[in-house]
Amino acid sequence: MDPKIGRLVGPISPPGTTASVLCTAGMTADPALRIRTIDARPVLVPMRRPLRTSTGAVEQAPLLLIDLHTEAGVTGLSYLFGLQPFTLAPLRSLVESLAEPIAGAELAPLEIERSLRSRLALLGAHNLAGMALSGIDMAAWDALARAHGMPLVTLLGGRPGRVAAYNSNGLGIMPPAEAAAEAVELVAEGFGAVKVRLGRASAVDDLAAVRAVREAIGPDVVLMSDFNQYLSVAAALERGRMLDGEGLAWIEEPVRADDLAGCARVTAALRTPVQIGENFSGPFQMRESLVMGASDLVMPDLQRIGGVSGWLRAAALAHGFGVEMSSHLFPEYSAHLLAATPTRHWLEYVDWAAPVLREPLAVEDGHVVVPDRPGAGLEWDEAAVARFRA
Ligand code: SMN
Ligand code: MG
Repeated sequence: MDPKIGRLVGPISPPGTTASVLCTAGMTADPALRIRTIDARPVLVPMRRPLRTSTGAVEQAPLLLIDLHTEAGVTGLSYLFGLQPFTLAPLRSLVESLAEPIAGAELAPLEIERSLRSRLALLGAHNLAGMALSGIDMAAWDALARAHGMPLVTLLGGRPGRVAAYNSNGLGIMPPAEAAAEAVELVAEGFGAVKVRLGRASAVDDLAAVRAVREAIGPDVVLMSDFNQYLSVAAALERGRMLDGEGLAWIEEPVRADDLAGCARVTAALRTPVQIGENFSGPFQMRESLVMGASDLVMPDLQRIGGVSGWLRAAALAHGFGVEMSSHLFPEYSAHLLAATPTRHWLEYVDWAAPVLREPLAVEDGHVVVPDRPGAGLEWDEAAVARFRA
């Protein structure tokens, strides 16, 4: 088979063979733009505002920092968010195991993603394994953008600019007066939108929190809400109707994320838009969700949707279905990607990785500024990395 055609339109080899095939197929590429090694370093980063959700607390940010080194000396950076510290060791091992056979491969992110996905076909590219794939994919795109001296958004055909963002730090499950005070602080950090976590044992307590926050921030600040899958479908119908007159921008994950039929029933019954997506495992699951009308809005998570490659497919799906798409966590990468997303909606801003970054994201007038420097714009603060090393 002509290797050039093979590279573009069809499988260049049976699933399972990876680096050697990618190498021969890439003979025309700059020989230095090949993957040398991939390092993964776990850190436990303190959070300025620990977050209590209805289904679990996040007290510190367990991050896996990924460095993809090329023969050319260009290094691509990404990170994964493990949710709980115990995930860091298996995540690291998964990244290192997936990285081994792509040493020497041409820096062509879609080809790398395809070979990783074929290696994971029997296991399933979900959860931690899918996250490891996503982290490598992101670092490969970052390295490619850096090698071309372009911001990631520019490599994708867009341009750096500003993306509307809501402040999603804090505002966990807490008494209404505390939530109101914290919401005011979050707005004062430069945002015109914030998200309140819901899912208290009693519905009236949720309503009291929403009303206290609204009273404190005033009518013009956009207010999102997130149940983190806390409710049954029956309870979501009841609590959703109770909240329908409160002017919420969306009600997020009211029921189990994998109960797409239940999500669809809630979506059909409520006037407030229903938002889901942080638990979509890859674009195919997102497609199922869109076909079923499981939500009004979508917000894929970069490490579950399949990295930059997965995000691009998700963005095309959202465009095709005419659905607004927001991001979940990973604001540094998501800024570039939303700027290249036809139905872009809101960027979820959290500052959880900021302590290990040399230059955290800038926020201006309710918007995140897409960094106008090569790649996604991440640089590790090595002293901080050493301090928080897990
Ligand atoms: C969330 C997800 C993961 C960790 C903490 C909080 C939440 C969100 O669902 O959407 O921000
Ligand atoms: Mg959420």
